[in-house]
Amino acid sequence: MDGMRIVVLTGAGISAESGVPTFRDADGLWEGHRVEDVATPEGFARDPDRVQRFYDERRRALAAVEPNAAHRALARLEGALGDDVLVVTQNVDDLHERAGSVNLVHMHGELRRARCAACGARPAWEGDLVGRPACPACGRRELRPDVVWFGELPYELDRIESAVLACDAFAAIGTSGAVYPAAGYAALAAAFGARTMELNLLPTAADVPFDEVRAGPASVIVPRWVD
Ligand code: BV8
Repeated sequence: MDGMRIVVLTGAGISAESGVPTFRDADGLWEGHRVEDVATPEGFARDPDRVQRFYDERRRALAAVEPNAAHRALARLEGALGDDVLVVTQNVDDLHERAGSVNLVHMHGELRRARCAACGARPAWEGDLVGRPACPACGRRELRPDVVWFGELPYELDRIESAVLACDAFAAIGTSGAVYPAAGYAALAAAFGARTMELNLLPTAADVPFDEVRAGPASVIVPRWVD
């Protein structure tokens, strides 16, 4: 793959084998919650403590999980190709960075970061937020998880879109293609001449036919693809 510019979009499926639950493999609930109750600004306004506890639990759970062979393979790919590789993740876990990925965009934010609704600061954050700790920058007690909820603008869209338009190869790994704008990137890459590939446990009924589909668990098929 030398000299090729590659964009890799990852979703919850790449972290599934690390023990991080996916969103839609369950019975439509997300760890016992309806998405609209815990991943929307309205849900947060309705019951901030429930939302803070939901994210506090997921942040704490990160201490018990490790990157898997798929995360490590993507870090190797970047090691080999350098700035020709960009990983765009929808995941809010920190497994890509812990595996060594550096050219990485968390378009839906990060569990290990808070965001101050008062001053906009986005401090790295380890502890719980439910107790309304003070913002390290402004001192006010309006910290929320630095996670992009439904209806909120994802991060670094310009950087992502220019990489998608310029890439020669686009791979979607472990994502159901249910959430936009992420779900539209494969079609955008294809429209600009990239070769597109899907690596997923099961082929998804994506709205764009991928040039190549590889089915299987990410920890098996991603190292095979990279190496
Ligand atoms: C926005 C953070 C405006 C929270 C998340 C109607 C039509 C089209 C769009 C919309 C619409 N109504 C509203 C919208 C927009 C909306 C949207 O797309 N809604 C959907 C539901 C229709 N999008 C938004 O609101 C976004 N913002 O649009 O802003 C805008 C946009 C552009 C420009 C200007 C303004 C914000 C969306 C972000 C929401 N936040 N997460 C948190 O994590 O707590 S989304 C959440 O679900 C995840 O972050 C993830 O991104 C997303 C999708 O989940 P996946 O990662 O794909 O995981 P999933 O469980 O679905 O699938 C797992 C996959 O893995 C499966 O395919 C499975 O087969 C596979 N798998 C499982 N195990 C393995 C495996 N694969 C390999 N190996 C395995 N072992």
